[in-house]
Amino acid sequence: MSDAPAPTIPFSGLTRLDHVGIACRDLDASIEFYRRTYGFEVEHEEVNEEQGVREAMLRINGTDDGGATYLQLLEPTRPDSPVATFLDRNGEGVHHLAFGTSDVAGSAATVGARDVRVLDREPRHGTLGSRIVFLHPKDCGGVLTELVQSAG
Ligand code: CMX
Ligand code: CO
Repeated sequence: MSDAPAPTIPFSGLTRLDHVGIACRDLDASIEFYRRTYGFEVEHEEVNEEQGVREAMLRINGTDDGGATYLQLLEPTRPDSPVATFLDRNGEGVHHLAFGTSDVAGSAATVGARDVRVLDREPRHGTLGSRIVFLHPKDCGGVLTELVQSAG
């Protein structure tokens, strides 16, 4: 056993699983699947033109930090969008994970200092008035990862 102190890993500020993003071709059919199969209801629907998605948030549970965990169903609004490209390559399925933070810029800076590419220089507009950044899937074990700071 070495007496060397363990390396200090900076706290990322990520405190919950905010949502799992699921790519689908038909948002209404996907909403109906989750309602019929599990009884999950839509809390919010929105079009985000910057991200090229029509989306629905289905609340699954509350979390210890006062936030919540959702499924985010994503239908592309244009053929050159990330979700459309993903559907062409992989078909429908899990598209990304999102972790919640109270400070998205701080969390992104901390993670970005650990050899992970942060795709957004500044946080962008996300669902329900949130602020979001994405991390490159090739630096995250093949998982497209989003960091989310909820509104308010
Ligand atoms: N999960 C895992 N890997 C993914 C991926 C995903 N969702 N999307 C792309 N990749 C992989 C591809 O398979 C490809 O791998 P190979 O090189 O081994 O073939 C590699 O990443 C590059 O993919 P690409 O589509 O050719 O590359 P792009 O750089 O054009 O796009 C990405 C990839 C992640 C940078 C882009 O999709 C992006 O910027 N995503 C962030 C924005 C987004 O996804 N918005 C929609 C959701 C909005 C929301 O949640 O609110
Ligand atoms: Co998302």
